[in-house]
Amino acid sequence: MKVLEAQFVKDFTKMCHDGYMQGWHEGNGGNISYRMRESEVENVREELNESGEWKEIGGPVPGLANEYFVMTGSGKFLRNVELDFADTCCIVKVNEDGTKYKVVWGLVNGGRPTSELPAHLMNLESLKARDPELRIVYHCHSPKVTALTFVLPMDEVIWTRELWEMVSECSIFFPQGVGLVEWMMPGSYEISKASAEIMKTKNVVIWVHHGMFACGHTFDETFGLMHIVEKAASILVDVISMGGVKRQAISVENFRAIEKVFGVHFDEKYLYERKSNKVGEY
Ligand code: 2HA
Ligand code: ZN
Repeated sequence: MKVLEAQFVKDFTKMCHDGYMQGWHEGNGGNISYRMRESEVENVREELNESGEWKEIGGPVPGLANEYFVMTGSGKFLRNVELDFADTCCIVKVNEDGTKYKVVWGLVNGGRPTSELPAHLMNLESLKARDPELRIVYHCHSPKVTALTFVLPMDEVIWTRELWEMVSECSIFFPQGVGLVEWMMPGSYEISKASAEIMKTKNVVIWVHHGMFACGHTFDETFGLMHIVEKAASILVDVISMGGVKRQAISVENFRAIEKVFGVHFDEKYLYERKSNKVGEY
C-alpha cells in the first residue's frame, strides 16, 4: 500500500486542516506526531527507504526503540499538509537505543521533522508507558489558553478548576486536569522533559506564552480534547473580560455528582470549597 492511501494519513491530514480552520496554526506554528502500529508500518513497508543517515533526537527515548512515527516537518505550514503531504510531512524511525532518528519517507523537497521532535518523542514515550494505545501528540498555538497564561497564576490546581467550571463536560474530558510548563526555549531538551513528565499522568500540557499539547488514542479524541480546552479558555477570557467575578458556578457538589454519573475520578485537590468567587483565586 502507498503511504498516501493509508487511513492514518487521511486522519492526520484532517487534523491539520481542522486545526488550521480554528486559527491555531499561523505560519508554521504547531506540529503533530503519530506513533504507528506495526501493521501500519508493514502495510507501507514497500515505500520506506531506510538508507538515510541517523541524526540525534536531542533527548533519549529508549521506550520507543525501533518504532516509526508520522510527523509534520520543521518550518512547514500545517495549512499546506492537505495540499502536499509528501512535501510537508514525514515518517521517521527511531534507532535501537532510542537516541537517534532517520527520515524513511516524505519531506520530498528536503527539510527536517518538526523542531519539537524531542518534545513529541519524549511525550509519546511517557504515553506509551501509561497506555500503549495513546499514539497521538498534537501541539497548537491556542490563542485563548495563551492569553490566560498572562493573567492566571502559575498553579495547575487553579487552572484545572477554572477550566472545569467553564463547561460541564470539561471535567469529564480531562479528569486528570491540565499541566503547566513555565516559559522555556521551544525545541529544547528542557521544555521536552518538563512536558513528558506531565504526560506521565495528564493529557493536556500548557506551554506558558506559547500554546498547548494534547494527546489521545485517536485523531478525533485528540483534536476534540484540544478544542474543548481552548473553548473553556475562551469562555474564561469572556468571564474575566466581564469583571472576572462569578455570581454562580458549578459547585463541588456538582463535580461529585459528575464523578458518580460519568464514572470518572477527580483528585481531591481540585475539589476545594472556594473562598473567592474571583477568577484565579482559591
Ligand atoms: O513553529 O510550533 O513550537 C513550530 C512550533 C514550535
Ligand atoms: Zn509552538
